[in-house]
Amino acid sequence: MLEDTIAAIATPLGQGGLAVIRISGARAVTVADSLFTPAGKSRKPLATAKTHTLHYGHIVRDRQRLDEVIVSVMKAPATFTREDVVEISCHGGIRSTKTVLDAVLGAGTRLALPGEFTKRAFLHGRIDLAQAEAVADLIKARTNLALSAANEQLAGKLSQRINALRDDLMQMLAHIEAHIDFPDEDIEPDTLDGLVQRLENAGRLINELLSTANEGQLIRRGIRAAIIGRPNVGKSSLLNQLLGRDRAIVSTVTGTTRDTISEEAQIRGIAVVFIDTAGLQESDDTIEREGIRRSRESLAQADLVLHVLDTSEPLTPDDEAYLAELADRQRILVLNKSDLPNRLGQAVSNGSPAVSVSCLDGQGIEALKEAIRNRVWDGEITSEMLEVMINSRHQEALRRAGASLQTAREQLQAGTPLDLVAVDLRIGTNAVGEIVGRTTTEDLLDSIFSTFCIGK
Ligand SMILES: Nc1nc2c(ncn2[C@@H]2O[C@H](COP(=O)(O)OP(=O)(O)OP(=O)(O)O)[C@@H](O)[C@H]2O)c(=O)[nH]1
Ligand SMILES: [Mg+2]
Repeated sequence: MLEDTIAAIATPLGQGGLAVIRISGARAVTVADSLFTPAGKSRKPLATAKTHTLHYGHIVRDRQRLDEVIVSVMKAPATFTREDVVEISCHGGIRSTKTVLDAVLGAGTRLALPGEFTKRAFLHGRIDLAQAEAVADLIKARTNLALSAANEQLAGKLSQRINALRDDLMQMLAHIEAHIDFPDEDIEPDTLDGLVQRLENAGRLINELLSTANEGQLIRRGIRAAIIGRPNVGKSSLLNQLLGRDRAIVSTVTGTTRDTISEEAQIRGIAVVFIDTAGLQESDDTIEREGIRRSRESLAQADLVLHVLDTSEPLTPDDEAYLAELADRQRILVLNKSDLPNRLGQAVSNGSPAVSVSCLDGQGIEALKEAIRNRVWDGEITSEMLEVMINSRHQEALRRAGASLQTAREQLQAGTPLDLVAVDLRIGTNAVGEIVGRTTTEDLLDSIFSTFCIGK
């Protein structure tokens, strides 16, 4: 597979000023040369071009000009894939881009698989696996925080810590294995204490990294917040306020919203998908029943519940039922219609944060945003946290590593034969190595790179 020269459109398909077709592999320059007719003053074939140079001309097939282009020639090894790379900047229409791609594919390349350029960068050692994942995170980043976290990981901040940890574990493993080879020599008590200490430190570092997992997920994926409450309390008005535009229909008619509406907004750097619902009450109407089923589904999937209450009316049995039902959920009580006289009476929050708002004039909405952020994320988001924001794959590997290293430490302390200690230590070391891709399987690589887009 690595022998193939691959090509793909690296820009989104659609109408745009420019599109880029990326070619990587040993034949990249030859293929481009066979289609390229230079124009302008310095008319040189690409084969003789210096590395990292731009060339103006036309893509020509069967004597027909397909497009006017700029071609960049980048020779191995200082390229993204560490192979020869040619990028053709052509016109950005769907048809014109595909025509140039077809010409490139017809001249001796094959279409790249999703993530194959990045996979080659990994296989050739230009980036490690955590950095490769950061490339995908960077492309997918929807908030500034997600972008910063991806940039730190791409720069290798997480990898540095993982590599240091792995090096230390490898040294310990070598030490212990040396003793297995000479069973007559016992490990000195001091040395043993030192090893136990180092394993404890390793466990502590792993726990520190694991503690960033939740934030990591939040930052990468964002959260889902369901807006619920009985009819007419102002759920759709709240959605519109949080989005800053009139997305949902608002009216005095009870049961205006019949379907669920979901829209994403950035709340203090976190991507939040808000779901306006049709309410949860019983109904005989078929359409309403389907709306309620969807509301229930959204509620089940939500990370956070915004329970809206109308403070201009006394608490109803429905309100009380929802308050009881959602008592153990992550929720915020939104006390709406604060512009009207309060008839809700006594505090209803029993422990959940409550924010007073008016969706008519926007009063309290900023405080609600702050409450949402605090509910999903206690404390400050520091730059050190962004550096090591692990993802769920890292989390899973670190959990395994932590468990094996703990077993190894306990065995060392209990005087278990060293060859058994070494088994667990090796399992733990390998699990740590998986994060940066020192120990991988083809399945693991496939599952990571298949989530990329084609052309990256
Ligand atoms: N005075 C006042 N009226 C509000 C406020 N928020 C919403 N309303 C009004 O309350 C009525 C219902 O608002 P909606 O946002 O449609 O309520 P809903 O909960 O989505 O209603 P359904 O979709 O029917 O369940 C509308 O007439 C809104 O203008 C508020 O803060 N103050
Ligand atoms: Mg509504």
